[in-house]
Amino acid sequence: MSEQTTGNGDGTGVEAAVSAAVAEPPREKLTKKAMTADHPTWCPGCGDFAVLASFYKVLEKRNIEHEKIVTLAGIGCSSRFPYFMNGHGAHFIHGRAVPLASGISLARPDLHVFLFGGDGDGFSIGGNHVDHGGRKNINMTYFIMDNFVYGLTKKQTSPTSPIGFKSKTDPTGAIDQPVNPMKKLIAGGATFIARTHAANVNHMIQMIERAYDHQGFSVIECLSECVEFYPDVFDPANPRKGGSFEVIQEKKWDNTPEDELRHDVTDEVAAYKLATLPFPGVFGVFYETDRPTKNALEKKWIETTREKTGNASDLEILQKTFDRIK
Ligand SMILES: Cc1ncc(C[n+]2csc(CCOP(=O)(O)OP(=O)(O)O)c2C)c(N)n1
Ligand code: SF4
Ligand SMILES: [Mg+2]
Repeated sequence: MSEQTTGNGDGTGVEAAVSAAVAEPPREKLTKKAMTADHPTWCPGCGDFAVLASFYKVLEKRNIEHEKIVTLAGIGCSSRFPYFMNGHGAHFIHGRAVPLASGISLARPDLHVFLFGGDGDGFSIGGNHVDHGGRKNINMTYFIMDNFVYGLTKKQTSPTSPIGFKSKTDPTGAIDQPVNPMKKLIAGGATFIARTHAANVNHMIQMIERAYDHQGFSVIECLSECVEFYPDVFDPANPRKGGSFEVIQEKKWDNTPEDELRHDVTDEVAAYKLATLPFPGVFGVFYETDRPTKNALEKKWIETTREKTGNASDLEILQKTFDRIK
């Protein structure tokens, strides 16, 4: 996700000449104050507050260039995220934030594209887009704030609601098999897949940093309680509420017998097996693989094509095309 390039790739060298002539003023350290926009309108106690606080912490810690941060979202309570972040961003159509983020990431690979949404946004209406973002490995970090319910629209069954969940759409209890987010993301082809819990801020911060450092389509499923419409659902994974938060022990490759039992994050089948554990399951990095990003592949393709045209400008190529069809 932290891929960096310079210049606009138009071969003119204008940017380089300008930056050589104008000295950069000293950059101020990025602070939470600078990033904070509106006061979050979530219900008091909503898990999404902790996700926002952790996100600010990581951006502050990494001192990312403020003007290069882009926050995008679909529709939902969780998708209100960009409102609370002072900077470039957009609240987009329900379920369609991955395509928007893909365009921005591909057109401006120097930006840090962060995407936010809920279980409905990502696995229901936007389920198809998540798979394609993953298989194309488009550089971005996607936070799916999973509360097992449609919060914004006041309690409908979501694709992650468990069987038996009573809601406005299932007054006698949900009857459909829920989506397993980890299985779906592995099968879709995402190259970094992690799971965390909004009640464990330290773990959440670790996962955000790991996702940020990953080149490609990184996704974190973050269990984030909707205190209004599905309270206490994640208590079984919250030690402060009598549950247990089991962290994935990753391989250290230290040739010890203990290491045999640890998880190899590059092993897709092992990741899938972890995903089959019963609720509340385990937390940490399920899967991470190094595959070329579409950003890198497309850049190479554009450069090769430009070379073939003798580095003609866009206007020259357009003119030639018109001349051919005259
Ligand atoms: C095309 C379209 N269909 C339906 C809706 C209504 N709608 C808005 S948010 C939402 C579900 C939100 O659930 P989720 O993504 O889980 O977010 P949460 O509010 O739980 O954070 C729905 C169905 C809409 N805005 N647009
Ligand atoms: S309705 Fe639920 S998800 Fe939405 S802000 Fe309130 S607690 Fe959070
Ligand atoms: Mg939801």
